[in-house]
Amino acid sequence: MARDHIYINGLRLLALVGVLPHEREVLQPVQVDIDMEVDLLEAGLTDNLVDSADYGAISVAVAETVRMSTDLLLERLASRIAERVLQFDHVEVVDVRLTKLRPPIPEDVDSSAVRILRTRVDMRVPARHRAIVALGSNLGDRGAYLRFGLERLSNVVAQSQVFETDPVGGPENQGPYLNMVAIVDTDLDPFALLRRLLQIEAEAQRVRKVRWGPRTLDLDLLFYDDCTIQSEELTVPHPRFAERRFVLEPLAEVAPEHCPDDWRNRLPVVGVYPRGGIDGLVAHTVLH
Ligand code: A4P
Ligand code: MG
Repeated sequence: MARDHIYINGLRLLALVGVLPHEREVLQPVQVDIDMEVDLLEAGLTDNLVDSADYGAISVAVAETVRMSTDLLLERLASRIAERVLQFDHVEVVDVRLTKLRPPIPEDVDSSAVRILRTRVDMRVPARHRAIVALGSNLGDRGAYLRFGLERLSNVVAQSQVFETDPVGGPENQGPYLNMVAIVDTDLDPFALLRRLLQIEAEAQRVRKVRWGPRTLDLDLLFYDDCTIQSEELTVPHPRFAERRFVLEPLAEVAPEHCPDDWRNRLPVVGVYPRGGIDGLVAHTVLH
């Protein structure tokens, strides 16, 4: 869940909503207050509206939903508002408070309100892109770093078991790796996703000293939908995935369609040992 919020407060509108006969004919004043959970990390870095939820556009869409209402219940209208808000990029959770400002009931009441909370999962709003990420660690509590990576990736829909692997390339004396692969559903574009991966690596106290040197956590973007990207900062599919058994063994478990033909025969069967699921992994620290 996102830690950041965007609010729309006091959106006042007229709506046809209610079960009483005259409520079916006369518009009534309502107020909408919305609290959205949105991950604002990217927008905070880029200063670009496409990396955030546009509350101007959301207000207009909500106003349209309310003005078109013929709902009997505030509950129904509030639910439809939530559904509409969740269609906007980056909104992960929405909390809608819908208030009837002068409810036509027998007692003297200022207002009545319904409040509902909905997530993308509740509303079955699918993330728009599918990425495949390779995780690796050969420093410190390697299993804990992989678990941390999985948690921070958040929307992991499938993950391989963990493999202990002999280091390929880099300095001679580095310790064995733990490697695995995860499938991640995301709304981030590939460049924003790469920045997220680098951010998570930094949170795992990764220090870059030598190329292919020991690391607490390495997150590589193997695939992003069916995209091919060649730029200075990002190459997708990952340029070396097809030559590396420490990537292909876990990849074959979750997305065999992405493995090149004949890789099992082509690559030598060395240095890759299955260690079971991440949850059953016994802590074992490697220090260098
Ligand atoms: N970059 C470009 N494309 C990508 C991509 N698809 N995914 C850029 C991730 N990053 C990508 O990465 C350097 C820069 O690559 C990033 O800033 C990004 O802009 P890095 O993580 O700092 O460097 P690295 O990981 O040391 O280098 P590289 O070339 O990505 O190494 P590899 O190929 O990931 O190999 N042996 C075992 N057994 N297990 C391992 O996991 N890993 C490596 C690293 C070497 N040997 C290993 C393992
Ligand atoms: Mg890397």
